[in-house]
Amino acid sequence: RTDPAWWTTAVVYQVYPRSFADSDGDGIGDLGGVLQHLDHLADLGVDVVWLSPVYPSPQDDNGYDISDYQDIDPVFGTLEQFDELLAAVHARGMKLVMDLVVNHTSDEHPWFLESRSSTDNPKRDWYWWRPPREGMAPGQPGAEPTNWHSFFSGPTWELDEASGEYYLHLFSRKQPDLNWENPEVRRAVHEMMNWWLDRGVDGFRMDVVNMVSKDVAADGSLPDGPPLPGTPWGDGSAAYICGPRIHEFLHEMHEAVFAGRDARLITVGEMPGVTVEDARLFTDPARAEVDMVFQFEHVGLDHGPGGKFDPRPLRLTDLKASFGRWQAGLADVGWNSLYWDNHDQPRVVSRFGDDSPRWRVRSATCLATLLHLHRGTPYVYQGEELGMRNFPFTHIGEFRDIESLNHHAQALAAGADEETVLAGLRAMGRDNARTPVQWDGTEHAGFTTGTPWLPVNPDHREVNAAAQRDDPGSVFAHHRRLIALRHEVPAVAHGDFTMLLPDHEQVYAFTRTLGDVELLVLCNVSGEPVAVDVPDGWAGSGLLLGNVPGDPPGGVGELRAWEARVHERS
Ligand code: ISL
Repeated sequence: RTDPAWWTTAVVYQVYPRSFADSDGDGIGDLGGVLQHLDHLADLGVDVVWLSPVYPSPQDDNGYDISDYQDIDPVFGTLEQFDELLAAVHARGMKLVMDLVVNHTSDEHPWFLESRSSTDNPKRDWYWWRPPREGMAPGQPGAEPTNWHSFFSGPTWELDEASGEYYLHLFSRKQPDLNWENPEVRRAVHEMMNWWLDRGVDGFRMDVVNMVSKDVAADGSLPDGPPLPGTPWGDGSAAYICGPRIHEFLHEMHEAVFAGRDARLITVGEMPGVTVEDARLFTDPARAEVDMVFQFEHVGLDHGPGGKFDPRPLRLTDLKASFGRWQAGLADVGWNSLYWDNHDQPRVVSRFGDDSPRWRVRSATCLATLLHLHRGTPYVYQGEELGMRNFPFTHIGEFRDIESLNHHAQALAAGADEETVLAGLRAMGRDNARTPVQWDGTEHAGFTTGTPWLPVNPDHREVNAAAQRDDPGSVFAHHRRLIALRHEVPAVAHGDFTMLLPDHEQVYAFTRTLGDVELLVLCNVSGEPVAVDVPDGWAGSGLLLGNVPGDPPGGVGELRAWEARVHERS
């Protein structure tokens, strides 16, 4: 390696603006709210702020359905305010990354309105329009052009009565997929991206960008997928996850948008279903595609036979096998991103930790240490630095997320039991991550003076930023230490990774080595104390960081409940 890129020592913080802070009392977070709380991020020490979508949008999927790529939705603010935010982020020495959602637009985007207006409109081919299945009438059950199941339940095809043709939407019916086979589409996307970079933004997080290339045959047909048991649909993912032209499209984007200013940017492709082998190609700097990818293996390990909403407990050995393969696979080329939480995942302290009052802080800091000591760029999702928990949902009327609502409707229609469906949503639903950030212990947690669009977690009187900021034993203070450690100790950012104890069910242990410096990371991922055989020579090592005050009573090999420690020797 030559000089490592700046983002190899960086930590990114994700802001989901709708739930971050509301400055005008309408109950929805906005850019003004982000501006007011920038010092919270600067205090934490993060290098980059990633803003989930703030573009004009009908908000069918909370802004991941965009109707204008080059403006700000009035619910969030104005372009002037955006420029002010960008300047304020830069003034604090941080960078700002935009969410780029170009696998699909909103069905209210002018491109789609034109495309839908007639079969011979010049933009007809900007989306995936297809006639009904051969010999079938439009709207007849099973007449959809393929059997694919949508991420948000039901088929991926919506009939347009006017033309008798269907359009493709991998997500909601208000999110039609753009046709990247058409070079005009790609050119329009590049132009828009350049417009934002020229404005001063520092990169993109690219929504489901590994789905933009579809496996379309020369005659325009798309293949059915294997049937999904117990449903009328099939799994079409083989035809759209890392499709045939995906590397070509991303390299072309690099040439058209990033080339020449690549060194100051950070680019991360969100890639459900990506394999380590693919990720090596996507993130090999010599291939000039993206800097890193979000992979999904570790957040699928607790999915049961019925999928995401049928969760099962995580086995620590599965997590080690998975993270271990990614660390090894991207050791010599490419780069990892590291995350537990985002706006699509339940809260990690509730999911993989123990969010009871006794162990909330301990398990949140243990899991944070485990993640942040890996090699890669860590991402912290708003509220994760406070150890925020899942919401105690009791009925379907409390959910707002389209994925959860559609799943509930589809499951009940198929005969599922209401309590079972609710249990799945309570554990895994995306709204767990989307309740307002808890700034203080007052009504609505200081998030808004109005009525919050999604209820504030009732635990906000105990769990909030004001209570944690000056408490050295807080989840916030621990994150600040982890971030500082990455900035100060080169072995944290760049050291080689070696997994230890792969078969241990309770302890997650590894070393990081750079030159003469060696770090030993020990995490007890359980509520029971445990003793482990640590490799020789660590007895007299220094303690760089831990989440339990005081020296371990029994020496290096003793771990208290949910204890995490980083030892150093050189
Ligand atoms: O959370 C999921 C459903 O189980 C994921 O499949 C998720 O939809 C997938 O990770 C893609 O997510 C991204 O694109 C979606 C949007 O709803 C998510 O919020 C976004 O992160 C469509 O734009």
